Amino acid sequence: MSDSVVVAGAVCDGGRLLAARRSAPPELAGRWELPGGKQEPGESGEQALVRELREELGVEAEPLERIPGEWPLKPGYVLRVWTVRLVSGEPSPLEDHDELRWLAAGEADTVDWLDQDRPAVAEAVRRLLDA
Ligand code: 523
Repeated sequence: MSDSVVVAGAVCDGGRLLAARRSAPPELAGRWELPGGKQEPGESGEQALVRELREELGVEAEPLERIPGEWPLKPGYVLRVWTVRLVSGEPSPLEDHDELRWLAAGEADTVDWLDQDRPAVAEAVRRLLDA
């Protein structure tokens, strides 16, 4: 069987990247991630990402480009990441997170990212610097 997909967004605005601190489960709480969640049957990755960012952050968002690659999570799951533009709303930690932080490119290393998010974070930061 193919792996289940977890989608996440490198949400960029004004030259900064959005980092979200997980509040659960206990083994991940306190670590920082690119917000997102599981792709459900019948959804494209982009549709799942738009839904997750609406539910978790209360924003309307537009996936721009997939960051090439996918990264293994727990057995049976892989992570795929898109760069994302905010369309409307101000992100707030409605679900799954207890803090959000906008990081400039030079601040990306100031939070303790989940290991599996780090390659996509590095690529998103490179793109911020090129923009
Ligand atoms: N990750 C992860 N990085 C990352 C995300 C969004 C998720 O490593 N940027 C992992 C954490 C979990 C799994 O992927 O082990 C599922 O993410 P989760 O819990 O955010 O997905 P949900 O919200 O769809 O999960 P349920 O609440 O269980 O439906």
